[in-house]
Amino acid sequence: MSRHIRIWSFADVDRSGKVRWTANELGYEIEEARIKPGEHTAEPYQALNPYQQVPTAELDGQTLIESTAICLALAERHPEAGLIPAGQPARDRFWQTISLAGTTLETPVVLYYLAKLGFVEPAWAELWAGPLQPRLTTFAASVSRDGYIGGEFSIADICAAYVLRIGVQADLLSLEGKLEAYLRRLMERPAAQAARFFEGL
Ligand SMILES: N[C@@H](CCC(=O)N[C@@H](CS)C(=O)NCC(=O)O)C(=O)O
Repeated sequence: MSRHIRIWSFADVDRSGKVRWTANELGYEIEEARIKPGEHTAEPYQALNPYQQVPTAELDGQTLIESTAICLALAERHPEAGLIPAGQPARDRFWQTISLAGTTLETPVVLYYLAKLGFVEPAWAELWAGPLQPRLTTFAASVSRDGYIGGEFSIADICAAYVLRIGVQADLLSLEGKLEAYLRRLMERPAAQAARFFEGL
């Protein structure tokens, strides 16, 4: 199995960052394929990703879409790296976090932030402000001051870091206390730095 991945993205800070960080944790050689917004809704890109979104990855001759699924596909290929915890209860907490981060929190927090920056309709921020703030605050309160989500570092931390980073950038969360300790520990990881995951925080 070759450790080479090609990643299509707009920028380091979009959801491709989760894939880039995971690939760096596993020592992959990364080939970047940058596209401009607008190219994602036209050929040739939409043949790769008919949902017309980034990221897309090419791995072992296969085209993969959906950032969290690509991270999990990488982690599954290298069980020795332990990026998916092996036993309960760590595994239960892992899947819960993958689901919370990837579905309950990710799309709302990204749209809220993009609305605040003026990239999408302001209505997205107005509609999401109410339910999003308490959910993100609850999620941030669940991280550990001195550990990781599944005990050991895993893909759950990468997915959590993505929504927490944007929550801080959108001023929905304060970078202090337990949350700051958790995120700073993640920022120190060489693979996160190589992926430029926290750039702009
Ligand atoms: N669930 C998808 C969401 C992908 C997504 O929304 N990507 C954004 C960039 S981070 C995008 O392509 N936005 C452009 C669009 O939706 O038109 C994933 O995790 O890959």
